[in-house]
Amino acid sequence: MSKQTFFSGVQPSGNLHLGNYLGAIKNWADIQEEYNAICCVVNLHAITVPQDPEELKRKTIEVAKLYIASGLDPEKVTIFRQSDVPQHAELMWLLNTITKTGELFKMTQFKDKSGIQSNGATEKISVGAGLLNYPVLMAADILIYDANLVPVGEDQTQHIEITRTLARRFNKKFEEVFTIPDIYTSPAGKKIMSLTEPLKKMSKSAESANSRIELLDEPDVIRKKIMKATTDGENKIYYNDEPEKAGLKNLLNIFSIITDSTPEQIAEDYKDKGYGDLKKDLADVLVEYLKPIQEKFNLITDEEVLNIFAKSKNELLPLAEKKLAIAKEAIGLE
Ligand code: AQP
Repeated sequence: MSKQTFFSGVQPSGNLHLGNYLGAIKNWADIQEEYNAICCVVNLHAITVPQDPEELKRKTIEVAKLYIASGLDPEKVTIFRQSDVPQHAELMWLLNTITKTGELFKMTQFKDKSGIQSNGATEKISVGAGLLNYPVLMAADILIYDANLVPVGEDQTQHIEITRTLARRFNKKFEEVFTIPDIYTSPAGKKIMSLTEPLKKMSKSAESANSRIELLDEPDVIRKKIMKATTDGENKIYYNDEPEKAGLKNLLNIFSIITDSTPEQIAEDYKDKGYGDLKKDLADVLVEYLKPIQEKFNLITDEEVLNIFAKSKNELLPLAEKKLAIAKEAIGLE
C-alpha cells in the first residue's frame, strides 16, 4: 500500500526557536518513515511581512539546514523552497475566488499581526493584502500535493480548518479534486509559551530575543534566557493553570518534553526547591538537548541545501502542475 502524504513548513522569517522545533519539526522527524513527507521552507509566506532580501535568502537556507540537523533525512523527505513551485501561488488565486473575506478577517494570526481591534474595526489596517490571504496560500500548499496530514503547532490549527473548508467547498462547487487533510498537533509541544510574556506563544517575530530559546543559541545565551524567564513571586513549584503560574508552567512543560517526563513529575521532583534550582537544571538539560542539532547544523553547507532544493523542485513541479491542471479544468479554465 502506498504511503499517505504529510505536508508542513516553517517561514524563514527569523531565528527558529524551541516552539518551532517541539511544535512542528520534531514531529515531522518522528513520522518521516511512515509518510511520504514534504517539508517546505515557506518563503512566500515570510514576505507577507517586510523582509530584507539578503537576509531572506540566508534564512531560507538556514531553515532547510535546521530541518536536516533536526533529523529530517533529505534522502527520504522532500525539502523544498516554496517559491520554486509557482503553481502554489496560482492555485492560491483559484482558491481565493471561493474564499470569503470575512473568513480571513476572523483569523487570529491576521488579527495579531495586523493589530486589528476586537471590535472588528478594519479601516485603519495598513498591512499588506498578503497577510490577509496567508491562509489561502497555506491551503494551496497543502491541497496541491493531496496531503493527508498537516503536523503543526496549535497556533496554525485555524489555518488548517480553513484549508479543509476550502477543499470541501471546491469539491462541492466543482468536482472532487482535493483531499481533505487532517490536522496533527503533538499533545506536549503544541504551544510553547514566551519566556518573557508567558501568556503569549513563543515567536520568531517577538521583539525581545529573551522571549525565545533559539535553536542556534550558544550555551551561555540559553542559560541567561532561562535564568531571566518570567515566573512569579511565590517561589513555590507546582503545576497548574492559574495565569500567574503561566511562566512556571511553561518551564515545567519544556523540561518535561525534553526529558520525556511529565510536568507533574518534574513539579514533584522540585517541590522542595526554588525557581533558581529548576531554571539552572532546565538550562543544563536544554544546552545538552540542542547540542546535537547545533553540531549537525554546522556540518551542512549552503551548496548541499541548494542541491536539495534543485532536486526537490524537479520532483515536485510535475506533481503540482498536474494537480493545478485538474483544478483549472474543473473550473472551466482549461
Ligand atoms: N510557540 C510555539 N509552540 C509550538 N509550535 C509553534 N509553532 C510556532 N510557534 C510555536 C509552529 O511552528 C511551525 C512554523 O511556524 P511558522 O514559521 O509558520 O510561523 P508561526 O506559526 O507564526 O511561528 P512564529 O515562530 O511565531 O513565526 P513568526 O513570528 O514569523 O510568525 C508551525 O507549525 C507553528 O504552528
